[in-house]
Amino acid sequence: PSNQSSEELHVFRSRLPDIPISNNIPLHVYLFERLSEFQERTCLIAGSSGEKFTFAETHLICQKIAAGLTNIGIKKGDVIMTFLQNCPEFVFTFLAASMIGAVITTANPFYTKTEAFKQLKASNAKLIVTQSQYVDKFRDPAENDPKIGEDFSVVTVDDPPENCLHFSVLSEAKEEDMPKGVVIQPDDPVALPFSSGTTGLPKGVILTHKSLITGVAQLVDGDNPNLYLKHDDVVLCVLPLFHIFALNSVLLVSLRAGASVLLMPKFEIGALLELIQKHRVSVAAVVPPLVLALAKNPMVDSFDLSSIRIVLSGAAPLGKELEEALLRRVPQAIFGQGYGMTEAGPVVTMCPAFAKQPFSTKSGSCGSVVRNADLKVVDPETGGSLGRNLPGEICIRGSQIMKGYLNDDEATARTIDVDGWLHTGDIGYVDDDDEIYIVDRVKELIKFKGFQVPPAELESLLVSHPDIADAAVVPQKDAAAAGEVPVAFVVRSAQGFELTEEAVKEFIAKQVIFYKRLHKVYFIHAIPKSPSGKILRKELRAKLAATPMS
Ligand code: 4UV
Repeated sequence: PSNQSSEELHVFRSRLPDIPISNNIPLHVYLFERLSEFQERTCLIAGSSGEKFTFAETHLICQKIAAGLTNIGIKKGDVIMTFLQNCPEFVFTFLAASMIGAVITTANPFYTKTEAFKQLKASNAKLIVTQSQYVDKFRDPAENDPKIGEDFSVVTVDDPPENCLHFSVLSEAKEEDMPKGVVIQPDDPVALPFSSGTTGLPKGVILTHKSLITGVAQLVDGDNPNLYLKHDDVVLCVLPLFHIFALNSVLLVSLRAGASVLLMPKFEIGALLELIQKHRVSVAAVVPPLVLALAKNPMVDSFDLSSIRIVLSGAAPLGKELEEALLRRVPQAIFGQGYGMTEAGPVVTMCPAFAKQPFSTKSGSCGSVVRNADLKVVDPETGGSLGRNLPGEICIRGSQIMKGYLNDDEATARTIDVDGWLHTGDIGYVDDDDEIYIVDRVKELIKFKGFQVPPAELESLLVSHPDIADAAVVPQKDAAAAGEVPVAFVVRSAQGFELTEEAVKEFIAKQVIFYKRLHKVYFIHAIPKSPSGKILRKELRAKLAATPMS
């Protein structure tokens, strides 16, 4: 809650003028608004098979699936979970859900059973769209867990195992059977990605039709779009669509702008280079570990990457050296960063050198605040807003930010204040040229290769172990590709005096996806806490910095 009666409020705005944004229509209507112009252009390319879908085909398939979803009982407001690697069916399902007012919750298909069920229960999904190889993660539920066929249905994009339906049940429905008269309001949810935000466990982030339209428009609409995509652009989608970066800033923006999206199910350097060359990829959205691969892998020299004109990096900090090394490999490209957060809907700042009439940018900057939005930098001590060149917590306001967390008003109120400012938990500053630099993170979140690792999730697993009395998880800088890795401080229980580091690591590894595994366990006598019981993470991070690493 802010109370700045006497102080000046410093608000930073984009150098690009505000634009009108048609965010009072449903998302799919907005995305396909110029369908008649794009009909025959390639919309999607499935990297693995080479199969292509035009915009007209994509639109028609989505309508059929919207009818198919209705046929199997999915209604407005119902939640569908995508548990998929990047593939055309992901895109179809997402857009079809929008058409009937349903909501997509996106999950990482590499999640363990524990993680998958947590999101299934929290989102109350009625349908899971997945690949047959992952279905077993949803079988043999624990006592209170939902059951296939009783509480939810499963559709697979390949041969369906027992009790599951094949995707053709959806895609072969008749588009005439699309439900008529579904009224979708701008404030209705359409996407429900999960994020731990600034504190606690992963939570459903409610993104409405209005938020996502605004988020897309801020990048690609107007006479001088901030991220200028041309009709003949081929946009690389190797980052996972279950994460907001690829969903918004690769897929949705390309649909709106009429550019083609090249879908790759996973990152593999050889296949990636081949596809970039073959399909003449012109826009590449990447994360720092991918920049590292492109900058350093010797294979890169054997491929023609001359088609790339834009490289957009985001989701984690990127060092200058790496940026320079990459540019030596793709000297013709413009390189820039975007800085976003799932809750922010998602883009906070974007490199203005990607604009149609570009502004120059400096190395290391995350770009400037997106248009049609306010940004302020808040002094963490006083809560007052800061002027240029002074680091503080970045806050963002605008129609793009989330509506709130699912079933968690308290976390929502902690994140979005009464004046509508979303507090990011990131420390940064704005320089004299309106460029924004992220310099630190004050929230708990750990980022491994851009993936979220919520310490609270690992802490709650740790204290469920009978030999562990208390635990805290903090990030440790990683010199290799990951950026940061989670490490734990553990207090053994009275009976747990024999508990070893290996045993703790294994106990966690069994329950979580690979990037949440603990890299080190330190046994201590007590977790430092504030009088109110909050873990003093800063103290633990300082302890780490002072400890020589093995
Ligand atoms: O919630 P999340 O996993 O969301 C993201 C979203 C990133 C982007 C980036 C560019 C886009 O165009 C876009 O659509 C989405 O990562 O994690 C949010 C936290 O990740 C850190 C920061 O701590 C956020 O609060 N982060 C994200 N981007 C950057 C970053 C960056 N460029 N530099 C440093 N940290």
